[in-house]
Amino acid sequence: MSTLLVTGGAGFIGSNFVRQALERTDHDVLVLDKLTYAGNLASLEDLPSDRFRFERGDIADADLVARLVGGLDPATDAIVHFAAESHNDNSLEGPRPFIDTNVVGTFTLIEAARRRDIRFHHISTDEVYGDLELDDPGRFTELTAYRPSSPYSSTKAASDLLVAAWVRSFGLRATISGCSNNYGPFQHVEKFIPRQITNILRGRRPKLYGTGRNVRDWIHVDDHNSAVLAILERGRIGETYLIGADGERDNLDVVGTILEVMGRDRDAYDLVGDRPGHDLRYAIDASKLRAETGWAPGTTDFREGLARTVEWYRANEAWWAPQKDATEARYAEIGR
Ligand code: NAD
Ligand code: TDX
Repeated sequence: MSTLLVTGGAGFIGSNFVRQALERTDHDVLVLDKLTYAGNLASLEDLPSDRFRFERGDIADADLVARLVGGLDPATDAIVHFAAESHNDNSLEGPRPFIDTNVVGTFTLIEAARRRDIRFHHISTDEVYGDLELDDPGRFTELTAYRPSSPYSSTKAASDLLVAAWVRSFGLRATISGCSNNYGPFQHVEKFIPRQITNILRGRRPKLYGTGRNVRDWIHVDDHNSAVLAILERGRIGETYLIGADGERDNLDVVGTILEVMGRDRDAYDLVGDRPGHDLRYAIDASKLRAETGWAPGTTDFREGLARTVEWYRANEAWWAPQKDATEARYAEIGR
């Protein structure tokens, strides 16, 4: 039986990936996660204990990583690397953990992977390309030049470049994927969509940065993860694949839709101060992924995917309530 070593498997996308991989494939899963403020073991409850193991630890801990990678079989196993510091606002307040985890942590993993010739998949983001003008007819492709804006996106860009260099210089058997903004269950309440849903559930108003005109290209987390599985199965070594589901919307529209789905007036939100360096627009052209792997998203109706997500947060207050007050206290400190 083959094993996937999933880093960051207690986070939002990683935990959804673990569930999908156990349901849709016959791989065993070993999660390596440090359980930072963003990691939550409650996101990994009720998994089959004969196929799932959890190890708490830091991806930048070379001895631990060497031990875990030492247990993998180069013929059948793979590392799927989700672990990261992932929130732009935090990276503006304190960039150091972003360097340690996103850069040094990725370096530590690819060193271990190349020594044992283990297949490696690196999870990255569309933010490495910077932003687009609102009226730019183009979208990001795998050939777009890197132009990251924030400490977060610059460390993700650095990690992509390390992986690409390890492919070229050391023959690391790696692929990279760059996905757009994810939404769905188990996302930390610091992020845009769950923050607004849980604000409304708590009787507070949603908070939009700046003018609310910034555009993100939304994809359901299960579609991100089905694309990662498709790349693991059918992607070409050394290639980068952008993942997106043609879901461009401005933040005003997203908040209006959340309010409507939750039975409130579309304009019952507050505008707050803007994020420094706030990227204007992201947009993904996923034709390479679709053509080479046959992947297509399952959720194409954003409003329907959002309504399911609202229901999940309504039904799972015990999962998010412990994080909510501390998260809002951090936002209050920075006036957002
Ligand atoms: P998240 O913040 O919800 O989860 C990150 C996980 O990594 C947590 O469980 C945390 O405990 C763990 N972690 C952090 N530092 C670690 C370390 N040093 N060692 C071991 N584990 C550590 O993040 P997410 O939103 O699930 O993002 C997962 C990946 O997907 C990241 O690489 C992110 O850059 C990328 N990504 C996210 C999005 C998005 O919309 N959220 C979009 C594109 C790409
Ligand atoms: O309260 C808010 N109000 C608001 O208007 C928050 C938290 C955000 N925003 C805006 C900022 C962005 O324009 O909403 C948009 C989305 O914000 P985030 O959820 O912080 O995501 P973003 O900065 O776009 O980055 C996300 O997508 C790419 C993930 O957090 C990254 O990990 C991923 O790489």
